[in-house]
Amino acid sequence: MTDTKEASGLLYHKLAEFMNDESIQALQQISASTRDLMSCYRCAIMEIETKFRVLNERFSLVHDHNPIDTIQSRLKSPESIHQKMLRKQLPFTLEAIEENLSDIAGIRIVCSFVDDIYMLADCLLQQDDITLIERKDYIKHPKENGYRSLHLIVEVPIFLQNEKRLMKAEVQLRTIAMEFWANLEHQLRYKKDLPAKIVEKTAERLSECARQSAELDARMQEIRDVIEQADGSALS
Ligand code: 0O2
Repeated sequence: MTDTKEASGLLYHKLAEFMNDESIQALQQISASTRDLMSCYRCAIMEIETKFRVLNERFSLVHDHNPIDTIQSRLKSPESIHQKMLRKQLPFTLEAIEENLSDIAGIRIVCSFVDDIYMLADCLLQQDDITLIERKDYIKHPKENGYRSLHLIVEVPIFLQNEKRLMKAEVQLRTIAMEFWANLEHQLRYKKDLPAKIVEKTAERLSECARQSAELDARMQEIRDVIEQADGSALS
């Protein structure tokens, strides 16, 4: 941390040697606006995380179980934002970033059961301050490599000192099995310089693992349904 601070201080002084006052002011302005925008995305993450924590709390009270296993969130890194803007052939400006990227604020909700994913998604989308921008159901329609998750791109208001801002965020909902698969696939994808034959074989094996993990999710869901039915009839 201190190293980063020292390095940016050094960079600033080096730049100051070559730049006039106007350019330095412009640079400071960009840096302040970037910090402001990133802070707004952090606020959006807090808002959405709270909504899910509230839902989890209420379900555990009413239905005696927690639908959420874990909540994770992340702010997309500047390198990753830069890569995505390059890939989309868009200018690397704050306006273009805010307009075109919807996953700078990312919230991941990991559940034990598939049904809970859809139940939580419905509960979130019913809230009157949430606007659904896009829904990608990779559970019902897995990606070719086997990736499964429900993605919701939403807009959420954040309330600042004197203004309200609408921020976009990506909510990914998945089961523990989907999370396990996606994490391993992500790690293996970044292994470089492997022979083509191994890459091909690995893709096949990952796809088979994805199929098995979907089967496991379906079985766990069935077991839960049977238990809940039995529990319901025992009470009635
Ligand atoms: P990171 O590290 O999570 O930021 P779009 O965003 O609509 O322009 P994109 O990126 O294809 O297009 O959107 P999509 O398909 O909804 O995927 C966005 C995110 O879902 C990815 O973010 C991953 O987190 C996750 N994801 C999608 N496909 C896969 C996959 O095949 N494997 C794994 N492990 N994760 C996946 P980022 O930006 O790639 O990464």
